[in-house]
Amino acid sequence: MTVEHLPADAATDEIVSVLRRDGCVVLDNLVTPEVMDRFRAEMQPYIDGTAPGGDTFSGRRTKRTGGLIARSATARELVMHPTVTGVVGSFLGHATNHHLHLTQTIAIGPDEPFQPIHRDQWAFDFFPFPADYDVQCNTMWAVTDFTETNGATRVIVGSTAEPDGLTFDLDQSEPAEMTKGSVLLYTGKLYHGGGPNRSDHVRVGGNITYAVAWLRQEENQYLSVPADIARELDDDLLRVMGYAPGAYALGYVDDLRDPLDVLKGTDTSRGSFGVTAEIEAKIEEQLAARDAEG
Ligand SMILES: O=C(O)CCC(=O)C(=O)O
Ligand SMILES: [Fe+2]
Repeated sequence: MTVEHLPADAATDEIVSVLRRDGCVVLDNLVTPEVMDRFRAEMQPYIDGTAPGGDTFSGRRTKRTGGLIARSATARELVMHPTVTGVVGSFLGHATNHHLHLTQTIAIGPDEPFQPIHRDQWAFDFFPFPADYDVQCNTMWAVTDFTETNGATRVIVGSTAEPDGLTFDLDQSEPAEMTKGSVLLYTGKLYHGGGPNRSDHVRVGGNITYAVAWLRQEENQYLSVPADIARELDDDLLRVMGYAPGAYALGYVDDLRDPLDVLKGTDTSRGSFGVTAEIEAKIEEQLAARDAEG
């Protein structure tokens, strides 16, 4: 089965339904190639300064460079792209809140072999989340074209309901080929891995992932983005970064204060954790669902 492609203006419901069915979907040309070039130019000095991975999973010819929000103004636009936030909000909408999980460019150099196929949600200590409970929604932005030859992400379409612990060979997987400016969306349950790069150039992806906010973030946003930079960012972005309750009471500061208040030096939330009306409504939903189950 090949990866389904949808146009950039596809409706959220359609995107989410393919994501639920296949575990992945490509949105073609969601941003222009110029946006990707700008993003790459902002990140290139940091990519140049990054050491390659030290093992076969990270890739000895692959550079993973994080801290995107601190380092790239364009990355902030990608994190908050309305199509993506719409899909993530719907896909992870069963949880009280969601937040960024990690931000990184993944630059796969020539001659890098096939990354072992895995599920990203295994990062959560291999916890066997129920088959109908998704914890993660991921993006891989094509900063260069993604081709079978240059190491396009390999996916096992429709593998989200498979048991854990499976292994797959290259020929059992499909390359998520896409043009620069397109984005692959995939869930934490999808079996996938970086493709082998048999070209003479570097394949660059922008990997920005989101998870339910009661789980720990893979990339620590509070330290990856220095406070003096964070203070200048929009509240909406800061909320997604994790300056928000992860669920009722998760992540408050000292006297039950909202972390966003603490960052910005305001003081409106003492005693209330920073629970917003939206989060309060979600909590009511959770309580009603629990009561309905008896
Ligand atoms: O670079 C890629 O295409 C995929 C990388 C990946 O799946 C990972 O590092 O978890
Ligand atoms: Fe992965």
